[in-house]
Amino acid sequence: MLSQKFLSRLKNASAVTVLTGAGISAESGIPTFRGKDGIWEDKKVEELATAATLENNPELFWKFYNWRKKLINEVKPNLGHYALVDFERLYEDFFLVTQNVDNLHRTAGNEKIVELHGNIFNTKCSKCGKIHTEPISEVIQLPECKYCGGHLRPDVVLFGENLEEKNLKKAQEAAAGCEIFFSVGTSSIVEPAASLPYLAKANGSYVVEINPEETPLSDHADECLRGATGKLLPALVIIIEKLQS
Ligand code: BV8
Ligand code: ZN
Repeated sequence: MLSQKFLSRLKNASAVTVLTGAGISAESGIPTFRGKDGIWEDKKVEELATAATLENNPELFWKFYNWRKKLINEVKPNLGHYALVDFERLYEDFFLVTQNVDNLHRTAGNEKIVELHGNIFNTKCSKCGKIHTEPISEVIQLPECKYCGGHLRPDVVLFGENLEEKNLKKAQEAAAGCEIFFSVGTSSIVEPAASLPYLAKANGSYVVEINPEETPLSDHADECLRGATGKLLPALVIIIEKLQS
C-alpha cells in the first residue's frame, strides 16, 4: 500500500530523478555484482574491473569484458527499463542516473540520462585517451589504438578511478533538484553513487527505494517498495497516469 504522502508527491511532482543499478537489468538476464553473480571465473568482479587488472593481465581483462559484451548483445531491455521511458514522458523534469554500463536504458529509449560509470560499448585509448566509436570485435584479444598504438580499453570507470567530473556534477544537480528520488535495483554500496540519495534527502526530496532486499539506504528512505523492478515500475506508471489524468 503506498502512503498518501507518496501518492500526493507522485501526483504533483515535476522534478523526478531515478538512480539505477544492476538489479534493473537482472530480469533481462544480466548478472548483478552481488552474491554468486559477483564472481567470474572464481574472481570477484570488483577485482577484475580495475586498472591493475588491465595493466597486469590485459588478456584476462578483455576476456571478462568481451564475455559481458557478448552477454549484453544477446539480451533486451525489460519492462522495468521501458517503465522508466514512461517516467521520462510523464514527468517534465525527469532525469535518469545509471551505474549500469550495459546501454539498456538507451536501447529502451531514455534520453535524459547520465551513465555515471560509462558504457561498455564505447572504447578509448589508455595512452592518448582518444575515444574510438568503431565497434571492437570480441575476437581481438588486445585491441590497439590506430592513432598511437596504445592499449584500448572499454570506456567504463574502473574501481579506484575517478568518475568524469561533468557526469558526477549532472547526477548531483539532478539529486539536489528533484522532488522525488527513486533508488532502483542498487545495493547502495559503491561510492560516490551511493551518496546521491542522501544528497536528495538533504534537499527535501522524497526518497523511495525499490529493491526486493534491504540495503544500507533502507532505514534512511521515506518509502521502500519490496519487489522486482520489472513488476513494480510498470505498476507505478499506471498509478501515476491515473493520478495525473
Ligand atoms: C573512486 C563500471 C576516487 C565497471 C563500476 C568510500 C568508502 C569506501 C570505498 C570507497 C569510497 N570511495 C571510493 C571507494 C572505492 C570504490 C567503492 O565504492 N568501493 C565499494 C565496493 C565500497 N569506489 C570507486 O572506486 C569509485 N572511484 O571513488 O575514485 C577514489 C579512489 C580510491 C579511493 C577513494 C576514492 C569508482 C566506482 C565505479 C566503479 N565501476 N562499474 C563495470 O561495470 O565493468 S561499479 C559497478 O559496481 C556498477 O556500476 C555498480 O556501481 C556497482 C554494483 O552495484 P549495483 O549496481 O548496486 O549492483 P549490485 O549487484 O551490488 O546490487 C544489485 C541490487 O539489485 C541488489 O540490492 C539486489 O537486491 C537488487 N536486485 C536484484 N534483482 C532485482 C533487484 N532490484 C530490483 N529488481 C530486481 N529484479
Ligand atoms: Zn591512442
